[in-house]
Amino acid sequence: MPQRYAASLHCRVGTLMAEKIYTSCTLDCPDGCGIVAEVENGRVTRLEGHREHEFTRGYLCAKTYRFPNRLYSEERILHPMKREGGRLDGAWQRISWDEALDLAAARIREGIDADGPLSIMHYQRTGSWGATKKLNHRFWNLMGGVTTNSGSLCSGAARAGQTLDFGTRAGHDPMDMLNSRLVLLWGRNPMATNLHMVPLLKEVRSRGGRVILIDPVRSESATICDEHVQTRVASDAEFAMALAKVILEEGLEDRGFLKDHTHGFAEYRALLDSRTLAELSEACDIGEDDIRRLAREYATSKPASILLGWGLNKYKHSAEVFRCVDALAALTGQIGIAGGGVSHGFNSQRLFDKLVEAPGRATHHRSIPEPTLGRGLLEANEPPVRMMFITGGNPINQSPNSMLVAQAFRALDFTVLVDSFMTDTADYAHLFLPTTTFLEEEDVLVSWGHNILGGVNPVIEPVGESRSDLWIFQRLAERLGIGAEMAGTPREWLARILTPMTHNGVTLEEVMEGPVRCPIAPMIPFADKVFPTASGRYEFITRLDHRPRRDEDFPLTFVTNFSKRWLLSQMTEAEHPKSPQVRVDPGSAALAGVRDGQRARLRSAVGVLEVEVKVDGRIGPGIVLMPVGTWIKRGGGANVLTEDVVSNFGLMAAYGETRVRLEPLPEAVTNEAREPAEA
Ligand SMILES: Nc1nc2c(c(=O)[nH]1)N[C@H]1C(S)=C(S)[C@@H](COP(=O)(O)OP(=O)(O)OC[C@H]3O[C@@H](n4cnc5c(=O)[nH]c(N)nc54)[C@H](O)[C@@H]3O)O[C@H]1N2
Ligand SMILES: Nc1nc2c(c(=O)[nH]1)N[C@H]1C(S)=C(S)[C@@H](COP(=O)(O)OP(=O)(O)OC[C@H]3O[C@@H](n4cnc5c(=O)[nH]c(N)nc54)[C@H](O)[C@@H]3O)O[C@H]1N2
Ligand SMILES: [Mo]
Repeated sequence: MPQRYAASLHCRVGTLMAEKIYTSCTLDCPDGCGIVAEVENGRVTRLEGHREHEFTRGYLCAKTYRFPNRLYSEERILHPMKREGGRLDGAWQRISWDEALDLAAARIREGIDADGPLSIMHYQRTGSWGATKKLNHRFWNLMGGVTTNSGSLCSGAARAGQTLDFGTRAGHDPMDMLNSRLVLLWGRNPMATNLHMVPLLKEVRSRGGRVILIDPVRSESATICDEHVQTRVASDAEFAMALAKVILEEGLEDRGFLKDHTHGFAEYRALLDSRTLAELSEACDIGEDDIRRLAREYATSKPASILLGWGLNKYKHSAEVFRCVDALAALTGQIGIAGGGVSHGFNSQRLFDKLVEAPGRATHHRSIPEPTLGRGLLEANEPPVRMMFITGGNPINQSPNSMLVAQAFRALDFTVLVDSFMTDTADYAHLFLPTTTFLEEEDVLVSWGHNILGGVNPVIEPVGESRSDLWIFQRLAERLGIGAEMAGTPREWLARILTPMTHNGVTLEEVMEGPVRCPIAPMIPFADKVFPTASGRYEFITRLDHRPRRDEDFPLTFVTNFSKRWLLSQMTEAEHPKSPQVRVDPGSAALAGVRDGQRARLRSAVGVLEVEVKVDGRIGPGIVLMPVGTWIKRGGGANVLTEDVVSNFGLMAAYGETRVRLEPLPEAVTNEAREPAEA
């Protein structure tokens, strides 16, 4: 009988009321942890892992253990605010919820009347993976449809590539990896970004299997792998093609699988034939002997799985990179079998009942792709975008070419931001509506990294005057004449959103009581060898268009990764590094004339940052590595430098196409300003 905390565990400690309440972390991370929150007198005192959670197994990451600091941070905004004089240079003024909601509703009404609904943009990203956040879209659809964000800052190219191959992107359940004899950990750094994957990888090894990391950086995950293959940055398509060539040359392919379940093999083979092994080896900077050895190991260690990350998803040809990697599994028949497959993320929210978003009520449609938000806003016409309403995102910080986005935001008449902190985007908002965190909300988490549904129980009352997105949109709806259609408790809405799951054997009550497995998510996708592609078969890539960008003035590739110390841009100012730091390999540092610890200007075609340089032998040649998420207003912000390049498929921000150069500055970084280097 699993341990349940639903009725919550009450115990008297002296006069204190202590409670343990089950909930789940809804933040944008593959782990989607099951949590037991300890509450005393209405205050969260401690977060622990829920022991019965099959994937997160009773412990949390450092960021979530520390989350109560964020919950109760002095920097958290706890009441609505507007700008004095309605101008971006006006000081923030505290106002009541009534005034804030009246103001937002009036601006929405005026905007629609004057320029039509498309003059308003609702920008929503995945700050929270709570299911109720889908209702934010319902509000705008009921209003007749507004301009929205399309494309992707996160998984677009990967999804597009895997959809072309398999018909959909569907990962193996993480637990299935324990059946693998070999795991290729490819462009993914679970030691920093996916902590609960680490014990599974270790277990694969303790059962006699091997784990190989493929990454141009010797990341912290190298420490849990048997081998690190240090490919040249953005050369994974060529590396995968080299492996495929050897597999075919040595007759290690699965002819039965190719014949019965694939489409386009002859054209794929022609693509491989168009390049020599020597050329491919040169392109990915891995010697032919190593390529042969690794190809044999992958083709003969059955079952072998490939765990792909977001590192190889940041280039113009990333969808094709994914396709070249997928092809290895198809070539060797490692699809639809236990311990095999090519796993990235889970399109889990596709399982929701989409009708709750009321898509049919939108009669106006227009979207601006996330990767080109700045350009898109500046160019939008008939009507231009005049008002912006943001939920669950920090677009000034996270969009490529941040300063162009900032320029576009400055030209807007009115921007509403729903968030908990004064992010970089808040600097461009006229109205700030303070929202609750997952500890103050009732919701359900459907993770993009595993198949366990997470109940999100309100652990405490909202801190200050913060309110959930749903509460905010319901109050706006009342003011705009659609109140009845937005009304309902979170539970009532969850019951509707989760119908496809509750019709298949779980109840909402069970979900709210403890972690339960999603009844309609497969452990092993494509086990029946049915692929939802046009041919009904696995479809091979037949064309690769990869022309690396070169620019003499900007000789280095700008690679942005995630820090284990914070999630995306979600850190308090107090936690913010004093000086933004980048890492570079010794050769590139020497060429640029920069020493370890020195300050430098890091310049791209679109921006410049002052950074502290760490010279680090673990970084591959020709790369400058910088973590995502430091704040522009604190001198950071990787996206001040990134160019707004869009991937060939999937409308993905190709951040990694950005070319940069380092220019040494005379002063060294003082000891007080020096930060500990990322491991
Ligand atoms: N602590 C923490 N955890 C997080 C996040 C966070 O901000 N902080 N963010 C969450 C989110 S939204 C996401 S999407 C995930 C992403 O999780 P990961 O996929 O782990 O993310 P990255 O750090 O972008 O990239 C992983 C690795 O790819 C490598 N890489 C870069 N370019 C290439 C390349 O061309 N080829 C290959 N083979 N490798 C390359 C990088 O060096 C890096 O080590 O993490 C989630 N988890
Ligand atoms: N250079 C570069 N940039 C990148 C990437 C990269 O690899 N390189 N990776 C990208 C990736 S993988 C991702 S996922 C994106 C992330 O980009 P964003 O989705 O913009 O992520 P965050 O910066 O975390 O901003 C989310 C905001 O939502 C708020 N929030 C959290 N929960 C809620 C809620 O319930 N309601 C509301 N209203 N707000 C909430 C948080 O406080 C936070 O300020 O960034 C991308 N940016
Ligand atoms: Mo992401």
